[in-house]
Amino acid sequence: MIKREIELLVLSDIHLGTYGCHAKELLQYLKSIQPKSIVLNGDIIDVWQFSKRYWPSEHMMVIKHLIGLIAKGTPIYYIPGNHDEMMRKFKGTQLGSLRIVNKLSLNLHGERTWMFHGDAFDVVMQHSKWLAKLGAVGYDTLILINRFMNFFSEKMGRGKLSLSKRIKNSVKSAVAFINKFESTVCEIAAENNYQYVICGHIHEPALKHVVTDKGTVCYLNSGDWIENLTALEYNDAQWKIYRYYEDEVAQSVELEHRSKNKESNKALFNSLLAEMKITV
Ligand SMILES: [Mn+2]
Repeated sequence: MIKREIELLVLSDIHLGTYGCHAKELLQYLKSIQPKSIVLNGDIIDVWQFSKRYWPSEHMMVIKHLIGLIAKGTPIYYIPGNHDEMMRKFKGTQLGSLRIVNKLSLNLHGERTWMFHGDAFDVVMQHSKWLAKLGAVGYDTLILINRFMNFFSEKMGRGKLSLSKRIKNSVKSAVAFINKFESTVCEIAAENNYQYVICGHIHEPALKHVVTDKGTVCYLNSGDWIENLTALEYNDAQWKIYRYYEDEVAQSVELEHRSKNKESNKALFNSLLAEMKITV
């Protein structure tokens, strides 16, 4: 099979380690393409909902595939999200062609493009929009403020500020929430002179122009691998939303049955956990 070339691939909200994750479909997609560079835009491994009992071989095979790409020298940027937040303490780390960063600013064919997961705006949206507008509050500070709020929310027995729970409350509030997220992100992007802003987090794939007081911004969201099974592909100075359910080539990719060596899988899994310093 000839692998489809992609200049830049953006994936987010894979949520490996959860029942909802479509790892098999993602693997089929990954095996059908040849990306020149990748941005993993958060919530790749779901550590919040992680259970040691649930780790199917397809989930490990996704990680193995990505490690294989790093071994071949494919540049990969890992931007942690809220569900894989412990990776944030490794920001600035570079391991071969893998770089861990909190946010990414790229110049793509002259267009200033800003990428981040997006959870930093949860608190801003719930509490005070002016917070993000203060020039001194950078993205990293917002992440810290979120962590702080989550800490107290948990201490008060309310659990982490969960977006999915809120969204699932009603379709109407979900639509309102998504609109608010998109406009907040775009206003901040415009203020910082970005022409493109790329997020994940809200599990809603998008590619649209948003008009703000400070100018028009192209807003993109890579969606998720729980419900939408989407990604963002950049080729010839153009972005498009990839949809697995519309891709017959990926759907027909045959995967090897079950990993032959279960023991080595387990060992790799354990070293991965150790790497992330999780005690399960
Ligand atoms: Mn998220």
